[in-house]
Amino acid sequence: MTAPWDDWNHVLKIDPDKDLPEGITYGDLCATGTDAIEIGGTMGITEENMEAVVEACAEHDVPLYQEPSNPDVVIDNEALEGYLIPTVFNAGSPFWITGAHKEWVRIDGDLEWDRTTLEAYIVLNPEADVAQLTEADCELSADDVAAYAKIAERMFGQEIVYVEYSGMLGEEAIVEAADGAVDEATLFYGGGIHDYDSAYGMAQHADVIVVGNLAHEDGVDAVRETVDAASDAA
Ligand code: 1GP
Repeated sequence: MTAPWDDWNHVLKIDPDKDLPEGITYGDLCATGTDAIEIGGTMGITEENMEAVVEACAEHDVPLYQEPSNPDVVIDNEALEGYLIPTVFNAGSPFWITGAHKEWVRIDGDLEWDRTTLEAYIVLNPEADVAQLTEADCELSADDVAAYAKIAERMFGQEIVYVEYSGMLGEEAIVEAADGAVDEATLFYGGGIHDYDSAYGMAQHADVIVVGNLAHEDGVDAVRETVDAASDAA
């Protein structure tokens, strides 16, 4: 069975806690040619700001996924295709591996399992909010990252492995090692992609590149360049 992300090259991640550049709308971002939009962020996320971004993107023709950072911000909106749920394989605190997930199920009880997919994160920028919050061990070699990617796929049955450098451009050799370690899983890369070349470099190794800050800082043309690079590298 194929999953939607099997066909993706590019994902735009919109953080509801961050503003858009002046004159840019969510509709403009939806029209960049990205394959999907993930709505989520680590800090300052509320049901209200999530809902506002989903509503603003809903009328545009691009699949929308919520990426909740904790159970309190999960929203139920029919414009969403589904939920992509992070689990941080190298977290220092087990809360971010299974604990938050257990709480969500305990509180909610009745999840829509066919619309819910985990993303096996390997977090690598120690300065990023996500690294600090999850107390991630970011001191990892390429072999360590490859081993995490392999266990994510082979032992834990993960469909998506996500090499996350949020806020900085990572090392291509690390992404290449993760790529070599997975077989069926879809490899996402995110962090510091800011132009055609950085997008192309990472897209040579990752199946899907994720672009975040650029949308909030630079706007539509810059995002479109990364979409072009992702499809050129595919
Ligand atoms: C963040 O991987 C994404 O979760 C994208 O990172 O914001 O650095 O582009 P940037």
